[in-house]
Amino acid sequence: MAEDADALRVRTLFLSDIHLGTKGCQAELLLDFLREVDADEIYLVGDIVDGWKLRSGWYWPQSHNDVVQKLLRKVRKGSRLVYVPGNHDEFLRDFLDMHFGGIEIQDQLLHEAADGKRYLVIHGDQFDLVVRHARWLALLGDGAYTAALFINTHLNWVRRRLGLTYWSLSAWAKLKVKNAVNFIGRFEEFLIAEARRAEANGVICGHIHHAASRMVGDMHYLNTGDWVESCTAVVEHYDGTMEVIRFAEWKRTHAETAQPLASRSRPVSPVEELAPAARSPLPAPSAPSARAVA
Ligand SMILES: [Mn+2]
Repeated sequence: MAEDADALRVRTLFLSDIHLGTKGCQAELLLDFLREVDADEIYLVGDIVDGWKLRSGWYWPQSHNDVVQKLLRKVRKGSRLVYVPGNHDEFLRDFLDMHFGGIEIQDQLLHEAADGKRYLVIHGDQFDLVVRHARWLALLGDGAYTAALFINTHLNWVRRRLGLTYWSLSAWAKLKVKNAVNFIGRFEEFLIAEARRAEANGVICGHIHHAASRMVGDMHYLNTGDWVESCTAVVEHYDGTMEVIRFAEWKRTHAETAQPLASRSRPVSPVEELAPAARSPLPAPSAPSARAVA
């Protein structure tokens, strides 16, 4: 239970790409996780509810409801909750800067950690077209870059009105497996550049379903991963340390020692970052479409 004395208490919890409303969503595991972690602040970093999937057929089992209830319960108990919409829950982008029963909706924002470091919190889909056409845009320059960001937003708005699916960078990159590492690399580059523009010390994003924590020069790149395949989250401890939690791994060690994970955690190695799904002991999601929901 979240209220248990042995629940891990962190300063901030970052979650993204839960995709409630799809069969691939690992809601039960997420509920498990939310019972074991409490946070002063919770950031939902996009693609929490899959509005695109829900349009083509209602899928909303009890466990998905329970996840929402669990989060709301944490808000009632005093957690601050900030919802940063992604491409799959972009309908919430019509409600930016609004407050609903203690929940704030923000397109992107700066989070100041306990150690004074500032992190840009953003889902990341804003850069899909830019990442896909990086080479051309580099040649065409700054105006084209800005145009691509604009087109990306509006193209998907039109696609939504036409009832088409979202064109997703990560789903596309996964189809082109040979290039997937390149796309992920480019995604990281653009997000880091954006954080630099915002004069932050790092970025915390989601979208590509690929959890990571690594320093790129002086910039800290963090990705929350997802709750479709890898079941990962980012937490900020009370000293400002950021950590990627891989729930399956954490649960095993947590059950053995019943100690807070901070003392046992280790940095994520680059090798691990390249193949989180392959290393995950979690069962593969049953829905065949689960791989195409980023
Ligand atoms: Mn996304």
